[in-house]
Amino acid sequence: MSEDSIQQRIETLRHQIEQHNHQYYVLDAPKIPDAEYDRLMRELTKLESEHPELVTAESPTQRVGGAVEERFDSVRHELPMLSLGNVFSEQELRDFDRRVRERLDVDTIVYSCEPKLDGVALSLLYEGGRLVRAATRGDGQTGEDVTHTARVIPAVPLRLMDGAPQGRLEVRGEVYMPKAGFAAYNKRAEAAGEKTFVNPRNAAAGTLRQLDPQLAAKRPLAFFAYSVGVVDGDWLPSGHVATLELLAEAGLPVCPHNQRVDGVEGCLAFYAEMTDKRDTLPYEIDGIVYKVDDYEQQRELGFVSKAPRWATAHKFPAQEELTTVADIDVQVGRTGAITPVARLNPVFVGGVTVTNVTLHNEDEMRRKDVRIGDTVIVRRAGDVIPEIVAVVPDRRPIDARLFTMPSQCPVCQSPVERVEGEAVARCTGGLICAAQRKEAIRHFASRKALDIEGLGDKLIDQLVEAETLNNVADVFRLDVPTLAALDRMAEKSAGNLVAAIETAKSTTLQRLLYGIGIREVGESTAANLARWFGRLEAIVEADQDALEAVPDVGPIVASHIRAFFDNEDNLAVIASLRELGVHWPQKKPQRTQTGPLTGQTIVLTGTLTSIKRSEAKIALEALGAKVSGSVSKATSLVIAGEKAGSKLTKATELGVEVGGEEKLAELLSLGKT
Ligand code: D41
Repeated sequence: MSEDSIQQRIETLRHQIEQHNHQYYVLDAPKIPDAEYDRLMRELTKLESEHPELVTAESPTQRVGGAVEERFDSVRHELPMLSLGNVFSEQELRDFDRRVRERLDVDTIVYSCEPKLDGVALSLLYEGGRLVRAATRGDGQTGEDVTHTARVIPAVPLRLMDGAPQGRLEVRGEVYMPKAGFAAYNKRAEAAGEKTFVNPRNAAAGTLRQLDPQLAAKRPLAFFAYSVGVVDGDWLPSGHVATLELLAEAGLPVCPHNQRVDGVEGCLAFYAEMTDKRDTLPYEIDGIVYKVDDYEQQRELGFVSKAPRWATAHKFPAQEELTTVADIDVQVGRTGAITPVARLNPVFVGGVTVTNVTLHNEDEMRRKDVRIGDTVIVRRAGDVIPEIVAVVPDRRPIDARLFTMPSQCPVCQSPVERVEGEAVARCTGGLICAAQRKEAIRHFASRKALDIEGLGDKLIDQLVEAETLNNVADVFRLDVPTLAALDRMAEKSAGNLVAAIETAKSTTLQRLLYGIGIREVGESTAANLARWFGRLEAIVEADQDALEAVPDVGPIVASHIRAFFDNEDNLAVIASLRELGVHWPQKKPQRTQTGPLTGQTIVLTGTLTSIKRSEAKIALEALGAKVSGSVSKATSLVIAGEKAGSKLTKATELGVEVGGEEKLAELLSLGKT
């Protein structure tokens, strides 16, 4: 690049960064993901360091942290609030650890490992045990006085416990908004037509910098202490972890997951553990902070520019990234639902490469206004399916194209129908449609249905296209010669598959009912139907009222079941299944489920980590319990997993017994005799 075009690129970057700074710090409404912002900033920093003659005092690189606004009094930090260096990989962490050990000339380091809360840093000054001032970090040297809003955060003690130092004690930590509070706040704001927040961190920052503490009080903020600034007297112990313990004794909230570990291996183990726990934590974290525990060692290491050499942040892979929409087309599901899907230029986000994301339905696609050619923010958090969060409007090319939903099924050309008031468009082709046949067979072979190992997606595609499989019963007509004649299918795997199909013939009524693909009949409803009726014939004959008597079956589900068994083709498929040797035990109807939990009404809420909620429900019902979706005075017990919300609150209000996963395990063990 010529000096001229470098100058130009630098100007463009500065301009873009300034705009994003404004969006972020002034409007609290960032338009691009952090990862993209970081890239712009890094590119600018790199260009400026290669061309120091082009650096200007106004460049965004010359300002660390946010803009200090005039709305608030400014606070000069007596001890600067340092920033944190970053590492992005195991290797970079090992390098960090090696540098620390070499500087100190020791073999191993004791570290404090802390989840890195995604909020905003806050300094709390206590004098005589009373909160006298709260300030944001600002640029590290000067922050804003936010005492008025910090005082309304319930987790911030206004007075410390007895025994806390009487001189000055400056506590530093992170203000954050718990996920549940964030979601609830946004939901309320949206309903009231007010401004919503893009993420919990922005919500925390925006709330802290509210002028009106009454408004701030309505937003659920919390706080964890993670270090100290000014401390009078000799209160301070000799290490970081001991300090956090003293802070906790003084009544300050300290993150319960913080852990003291030995060496870099301990750090990595903690990182892995928190990666697993991340989704179940009640607040957002974006990485792990490692700190050399010993203060003597910290002093010896000192700091470079504004970051300590004795601490670093190990960032999780970004959960939001930018990419462009290469195309939009539709997918046809098992029940004919036509779903628009965005084909993306591959993007690495949340630890995986994403190339397709569902747009759910036409209304959703229009609401987000996603068009072919658009630049979009893609998010993948934990194990959640990736989604398009929003379009970046400034980056829409002039030739961006709207996608119109097809009026004919792209697979079978049958008309597509969208029922008034329903969000989904459906192919009306039924089992004429190869796409629906494929999905129906996939579902039939899946683990919770007939569980046919080895009958994978590609194979099903081939077999349906060759018209070898026209319905689910045809699966049981497959033989070794037919399979072995297919592409990429060896005699041996053909043999294995035929054996798996043979095994699958011996099944249960529940699996059959689930697998056969009746609309709205999931695992749990299939289990209820099987238990209630005992025999398939009884279900085929049951009328609408008889079906509605089954626990959890309402008028809509009952009508889908009725429609399914009123269809001659479906009955013919079931007859073929039987003829081909598929069988299941006939049982007596179990209407009044009796067992050790008979008479108990149990509510499951929150995230269960040891068992899926749907499975727990089935297991509890099998023990005679009634599992209900809402808490009332009639509830005998509430099992609350992580992130339990309003149901837990209600249970506590009504004085209903509440148990955790241990209690659930205890109940389920009643069934294991
Ligand atoms: O949870 C956090 N976000 C967090 C941030 C933490 N657990 N510890 C931190 N420690 C520091 C030092 C090492 C400088 C005392 C931090 C931060 N700093 C920090 N937060 C924002 C800028 C720096």
